[in-house]
Amino acid sequence: GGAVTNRPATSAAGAESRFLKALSGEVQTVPPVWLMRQAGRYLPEYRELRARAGSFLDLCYTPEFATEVTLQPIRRFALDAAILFSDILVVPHALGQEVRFVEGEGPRLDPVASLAEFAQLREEIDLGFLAPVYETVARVRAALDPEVALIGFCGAPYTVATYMVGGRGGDEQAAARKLAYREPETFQALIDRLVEASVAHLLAQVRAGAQAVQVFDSWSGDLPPAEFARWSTEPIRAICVKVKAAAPEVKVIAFARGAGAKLADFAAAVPADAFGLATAENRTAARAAVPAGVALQGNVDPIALVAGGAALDAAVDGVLADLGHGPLIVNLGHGVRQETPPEHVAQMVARVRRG
Ligand code: 1CP
Repeated sequence: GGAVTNRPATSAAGAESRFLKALSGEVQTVPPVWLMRQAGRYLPEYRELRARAGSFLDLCYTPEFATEVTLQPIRRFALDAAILFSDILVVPHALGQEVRFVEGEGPRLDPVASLAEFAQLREEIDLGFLAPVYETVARVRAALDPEVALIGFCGAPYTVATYMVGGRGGDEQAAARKLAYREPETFQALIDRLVEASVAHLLAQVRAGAQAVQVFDSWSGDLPPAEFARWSTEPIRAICVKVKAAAPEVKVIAFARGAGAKLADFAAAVPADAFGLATAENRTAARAAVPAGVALQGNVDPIALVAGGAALDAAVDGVLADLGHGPLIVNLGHGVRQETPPEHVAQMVARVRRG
């Protein structure tokens, strides 16, 4: 159907949502499709609005702009789900940490590298500070057709902690990993605070109209198994349990990027409705590692999306062939790259819906 109409704020994605059906364990001839980072710089209409909005954080905290950017890829491609336009680093920002985005470089935070610096942060997330984010969720939900689902999200505690401790991405997250080895109690306290903050942030998005939430653990795949269990699996399990206890109807997608052979233990512990697969994952092994009836999400190579043509069709067909006999949400293995031609996204969606 048409992607964007005016609906009352109370309207939720209905029973006909392919996306929510997959999260309930249904196997469908035509699976749902959405893309991580489906809004962003590869779209000319995003670049145009970004230039008017000012900084990236101004864009995130201005409901009018953030709503528009969230809806742009839905209008163009009629995807099965919209994902709130925001960032994982709004959580440390709302805990009182200084956060900025340097043009062309990425996020920069005043690092929290010791117990003394940790003590400067708020004990609880300031949800009032994030009111524009929740207002955006409500506006997007009101604008979407009922069959288009709305996804809220947060970063997993480990990934968010790597930015909080290192002040930026890169260097194999060494600053956070050193703190975790040298001062495990300090790192544990930071992770515990992020679990509570993440639950509060996700539930506020659910109250505003999100039907599903995704937890992004972009960097935990690099951890050895014991550290992965402590810093990735356990906090994501806790978030999942707490969110479902407070909002039993909400669907949860857990994406531990690059979990690889650690996926089976992760999926056994975390009561999510779907597990995201990164580009390099072996899909057959992943299907065997995750309980039957639980959906998998992924994992078309974002570089195949840049290439387009027969290679993109083959990449989509591979996902459908390997995972289509179970509950499936077609997505990329990581975010859309900036150099992606928008018409390749249209090609990917058409290929998924061909069946
Ligand atoms: O226009 C710009 O300059 C901003 C680029 C940008 C965008 C479009 C950033 C800065 N964040 C976002 C949006 C964003 N980030 C979304 C929106 C919804 C979507 O369309 O998917 C989401 C879900 C995120 C999540 C996010 N932010 C993650 C987890 C997912 C992933 O990509 O691994 C991470 C690690 C971040 C941190 C971040 N924010 C922005 C950048 C460039 C980065 C990565 C920095 C790094 O590589 O270390």
